[in-house]
Amino acid sequence: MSSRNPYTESNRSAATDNPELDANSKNADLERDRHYNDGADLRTNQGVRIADNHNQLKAGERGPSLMEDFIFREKMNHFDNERIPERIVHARGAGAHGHFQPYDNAARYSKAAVFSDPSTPVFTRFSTVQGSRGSNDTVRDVRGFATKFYSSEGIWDLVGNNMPVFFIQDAMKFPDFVHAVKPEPHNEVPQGQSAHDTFWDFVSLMPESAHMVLWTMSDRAFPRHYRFMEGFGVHTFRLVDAEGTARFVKFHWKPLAGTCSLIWDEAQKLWGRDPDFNRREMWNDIENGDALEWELGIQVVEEEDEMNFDFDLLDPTKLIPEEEVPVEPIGKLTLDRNPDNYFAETEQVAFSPGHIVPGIDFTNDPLLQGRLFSYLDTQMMRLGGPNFHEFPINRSVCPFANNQRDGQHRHTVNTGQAAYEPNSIDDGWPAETAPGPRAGGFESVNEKIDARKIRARSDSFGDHYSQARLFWNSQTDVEKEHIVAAYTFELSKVARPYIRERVIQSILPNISMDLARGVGEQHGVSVPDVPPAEAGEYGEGCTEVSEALSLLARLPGDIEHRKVAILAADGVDAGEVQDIKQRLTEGGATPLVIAPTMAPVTAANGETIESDGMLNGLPSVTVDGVIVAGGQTSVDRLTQSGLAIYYLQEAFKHLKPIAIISEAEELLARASFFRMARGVFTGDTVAEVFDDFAAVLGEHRVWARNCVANDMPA
Ligand code: HDE
Repeated sequence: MSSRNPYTESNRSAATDNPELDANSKNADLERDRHYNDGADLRTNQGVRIADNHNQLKAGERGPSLMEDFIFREKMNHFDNERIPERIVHARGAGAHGHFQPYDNAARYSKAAVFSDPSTPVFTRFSTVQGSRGSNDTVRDVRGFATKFYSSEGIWDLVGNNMPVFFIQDAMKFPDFVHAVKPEPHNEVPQGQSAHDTFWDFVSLMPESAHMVLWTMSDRAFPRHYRFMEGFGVHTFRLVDAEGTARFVKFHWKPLAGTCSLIWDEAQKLWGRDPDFNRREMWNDIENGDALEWELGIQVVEEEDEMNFDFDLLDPTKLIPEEEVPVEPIGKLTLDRNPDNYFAETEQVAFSPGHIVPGIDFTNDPLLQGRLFSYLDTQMMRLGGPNFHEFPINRSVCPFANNQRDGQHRHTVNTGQAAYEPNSIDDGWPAETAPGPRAGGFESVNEKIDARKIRARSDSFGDHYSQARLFWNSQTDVEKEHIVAAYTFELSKVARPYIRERVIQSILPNISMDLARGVGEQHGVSVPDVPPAEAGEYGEGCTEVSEALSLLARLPGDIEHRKVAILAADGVDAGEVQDIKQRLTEGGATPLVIAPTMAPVTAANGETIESDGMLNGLPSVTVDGVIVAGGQTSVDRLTQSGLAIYYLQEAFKHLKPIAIISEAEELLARASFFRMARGVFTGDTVAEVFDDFAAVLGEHRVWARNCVANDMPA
């Protein structure tokens, strides 16, 4: 602390207290900048009413345009400058507003206001990493999970991912990594994918990436919906309590809806069928009042236990197994309001791991330390200067004052004569605040550092494979099959044989011989008899299992939030359609009537039923299960429809539960699966099949069908 000036002390009572915030505070704050067009005249930016918005000013109707046309020039000039640079990574994203409510235990660990105020407004942005702003949602990639807490003591950003580890250990390698994973520099191919030479070249030369690459080869890399996705702070952070005691923590977002992912073939088909799939589903659910919810959890490690792990807590390629340190829930995140404007909010939001508040602190993780520089730096360029904190979405809800002034795009009209501290001209304001448990100034953890300058990596960061093996061991058989298929597919896109061989022979055997052989067989590449890794890299503990690492460990268990197609054509039984809809809605699922055309379906009893989509407009890849409604004429019509048969085959291939209400031998035969196939339920009434169908839907997929799914041609 600098020496305090007397004017500050004497005027302290005039300082602003922290405001009382509630879940709506940010919404109210944004209202200051919302613009409504209702009843407005069309005017220029200077306020001049526009009489003709269709024609330039010209010398005669067929004559040349006139330079004088200030209305045309202003309009075109603004349009020409509408774009800003996209984020260098995480360019494609979707965001939502909401609030965070801490549980009673949270304040025990941290004095941060966000853990004791009843509710703090938030904005969360989900993203893919590699692709550009217009790329596909469901590509194989890491998902960003960044949350801005507009707390009463300042903004805290928890800028995490949906995977708990990272590709590299030191920020020094981030530009290399990103250059390798991004589209290749000579032809800008491929978009949004890691399946190319430069990525596999880099990661096969950087064994520290093995653990994270394995995560990205799992189905975690294409979540079914953001609501079904876990989130992680990745680095070890610190929480500081009211007494000043600091503890190490790892942050987790646990989805209350459970975890579900797509299947690779499904994800790929969605690139074409609905490239905005994740974004659209979140938007629609929120519009329909179906909020997204997570619990914030922490793994807490006392400072004296820092060295009690067989890995280094500062190494971001490692996680703390939940069996070793359980995740303690400390609060709940609810996302329940869509932004008003994509550009103003989702595009202009500026996250930074450096936005922290009293009660939260960093560690010496060298990846985290590098990030602390990068985010502010990139935002200066992307958002055009140092004043992006004034943008409505970035503006703190708690008041702030300092002596920073001017710069590009400055909005604030600072009053007063003194823009320096100490001063006596403005009575010493704005003034410093001493640290304290509540409403105190920020104070860094008082860590003792006594070291020599050195560019080196700690030996404790040396084991690159134990946790990769832990992850592999913890997957179910189906998940392992998907991982083998993922490496096989990705490497098939690598043109250089020696890169494919390096991955299969030098990296994969250190994770698992089964994995290496599985991929090796499909590439015609032999695998060494023993893992080639050095002892130090290889580590111990290769037989351990952590059940929490399987996606199937947190399946939803019920049908809430699931989308179910009801296939119907003219002649359908209206009563059964109604019965199915009611049962699904009661369980919290969304029924969607899918018909051959968008024309209303005429039921057997003459009633008309509106369809929610067509067979090829809302294809099976957009739903979680399919029910063919009863009514023999309708079923016969669907049996004759190639699109309907394809719908069912594709759903079957993607392990989705299917129910058919009718005698449907011909339909089953045409769809090439059997009445007795797993997860296919047939019966004469809805009541006969619904409970079995719903039970499987709760498990997300018919996992036992995996062995035959590949035989399906769809
Ligand atoms: Fe980021 N990262 N990152 N990152 N990151 C950015 O910041 C960076 C890392 C993450 O929705 C950039 O404003 C470095 C880990 C998310 O706006 C940039 C390193 C994790 C988002 C940047 C990392 C993340 C970003 C690009 C290694 C998970 C999107 C645009 C030292 C814990 C936030 C921007 C949003 C965005 C740098 C590694 C998460 C360039 C240097 C690890 C969710 O500053």
